[in-house]
Amino acid sequence: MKLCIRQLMLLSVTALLCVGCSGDGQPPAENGTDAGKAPAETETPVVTPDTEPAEADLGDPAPGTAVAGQGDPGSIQGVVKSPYTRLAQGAVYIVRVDGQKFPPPKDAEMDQKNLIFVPHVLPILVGTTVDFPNSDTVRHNVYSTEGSIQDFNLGTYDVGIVKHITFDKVGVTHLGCNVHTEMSAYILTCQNPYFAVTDKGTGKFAIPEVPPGNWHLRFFHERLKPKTIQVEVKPGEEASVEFTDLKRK
Ligand SMILES: [Cu+2]
Repeated sequence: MKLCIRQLMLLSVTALLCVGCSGDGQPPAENGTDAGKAPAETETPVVTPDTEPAEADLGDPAPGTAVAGQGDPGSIQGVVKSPYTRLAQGAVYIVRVDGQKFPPPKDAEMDQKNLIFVPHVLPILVGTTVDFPNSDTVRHNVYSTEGSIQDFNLGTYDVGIVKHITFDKVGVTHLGCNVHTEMSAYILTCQNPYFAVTDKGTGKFAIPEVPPGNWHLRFFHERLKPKTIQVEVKPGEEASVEFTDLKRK
């Protein structure tokens, strides 16, 4: 794993400016999760810079190579080291890949079942149509919360009905339900198809078929500040990465 010079400089400057600021305490409990078992975050002297782009900027140009190189695709495998990955899934994605045509996106699904959205985090390629079935025994009212990249309200609809939204803007959409305020999920509309969801138990992830290049890989989690690292994918090889020192929002 390499940090670019800009990130190293920011780390140094921010560490100087932010001595004393750090996360505290344990993750709050969430119903139906193993929240109580999550260990406290360990304190570290280096503070993640607050200069990460806003979550809505999933496809923002990043310094460094953004154009795919020649040769066979490789892959990225890695792990996110934070107790918060046990509370809820996060997602990892390459910020931007230029000069490549991606296959047309297939439809994706955000189900509503047993009063939760399934899955909790859904990364998709821009242009994907997401189906919103109601597979529950009660009516739901799905909408995107304020600040989401896509603005919609599907209204209240019955069991067995499927509604659809095409996500044509790169960024984060947070879903809520006007009937059940505890319902929450995230749709990440990505600029390219190179993304993965982190395993809820281990924080591990794998992105297959990644074109060779020097990519900016970013981690999204509802409770943590986004973090970007640089990863070099060589033709036909697997790159290994770790996300560490993650800070709470
Ligand atoms: Cu609901």
